[in-house]
Amino acid sequence: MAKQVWWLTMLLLTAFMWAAESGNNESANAAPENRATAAIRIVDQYGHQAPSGKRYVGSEIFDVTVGPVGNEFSFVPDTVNISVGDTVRWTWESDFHSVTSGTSCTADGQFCSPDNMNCDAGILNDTGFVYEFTFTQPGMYQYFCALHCFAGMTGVVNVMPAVRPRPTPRPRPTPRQRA
Ligand SMILES: [Cu+2]
Repeated sequence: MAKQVWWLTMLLLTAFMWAAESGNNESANAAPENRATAAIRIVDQYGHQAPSGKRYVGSEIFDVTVGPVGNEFSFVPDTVNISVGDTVRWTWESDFHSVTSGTSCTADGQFCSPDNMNCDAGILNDTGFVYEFTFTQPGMYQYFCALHCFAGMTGVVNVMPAVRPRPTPRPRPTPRQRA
């Protein structure tokens, strides 16, 4: 969902920039990097960047502690098994950590704290920070801390396809015997 919102934002932004530049050919070759900085940010009621547009009905939140005291270079638990539509909520209990999706300590840009933007930068947050991400596609998502990946600070989110509950057959009313 976050990715879809991001792409939609970029699409609108690109269309806007194109319209703005159509009367000015000299700036048509301007560095495309500059356009990304104007991306629209969607924030929730607390002013935090909304990680996704909505929360699924019946979905759950799974908590992961980032760098708990005494085990600072770890995510606890380091593996969570969830279903499509569920949200993982990471809470920082020590300083200088990130949640960055990717394998082999290389960001893949699927999600990252604090706001799913510039994942390559490996932005770090401190104690008390909370980052949430709602997973909308099944799969295995590996992530790491940008600063401590090489110390083994990695985690996995396994996202199972949503299971549609079977409709329970409605019992037929037994016809009443009339005297
Ligand atoms: Cu870390």
